Amino acid sequence: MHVMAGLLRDADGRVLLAQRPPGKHLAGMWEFPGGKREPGETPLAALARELREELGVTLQHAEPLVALPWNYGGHELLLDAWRVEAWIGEPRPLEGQALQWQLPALVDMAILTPADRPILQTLIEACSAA
Ligand code: DCM
Repeated sequence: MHVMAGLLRDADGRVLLAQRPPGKHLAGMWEFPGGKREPGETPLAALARELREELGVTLQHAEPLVALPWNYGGHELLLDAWRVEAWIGEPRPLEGQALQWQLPALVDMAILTPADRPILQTLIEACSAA
């Protein structure tokens, strides 16, 4: 499956994390907001839909960061991470999930879903190269 993830940064450079709700795979772990691309959807359209559904924000501009495969022992996914450079609205937890803003370098990798850890590492490297 093709899973989209959006990396929203605030003015202080903190990145937005969402906690996976109870009852879902990897419940309680933190992830970059996003979700599965539906058949026929472009990656950007899927990212925009997921950010609207989960956070109530309107995507204006995103740039691809990295897409990395992951295998959760049974189901394989491609986690397609985009830097969300501009959006409209204040992110709200519309699906009951907790949200937090955290500086990338201060995120404890252990709280992230395993597939999101190399994404965060790529973001940190991209920030330090900039
Ligand atoms: N997933 C992930 N990291 C994300 C988004 C999703 O590891 N940022 C994984 C969790 C599930 C699968 O992708 O195994 C599908 O996500 P969902 O259950 O949210 O549809």
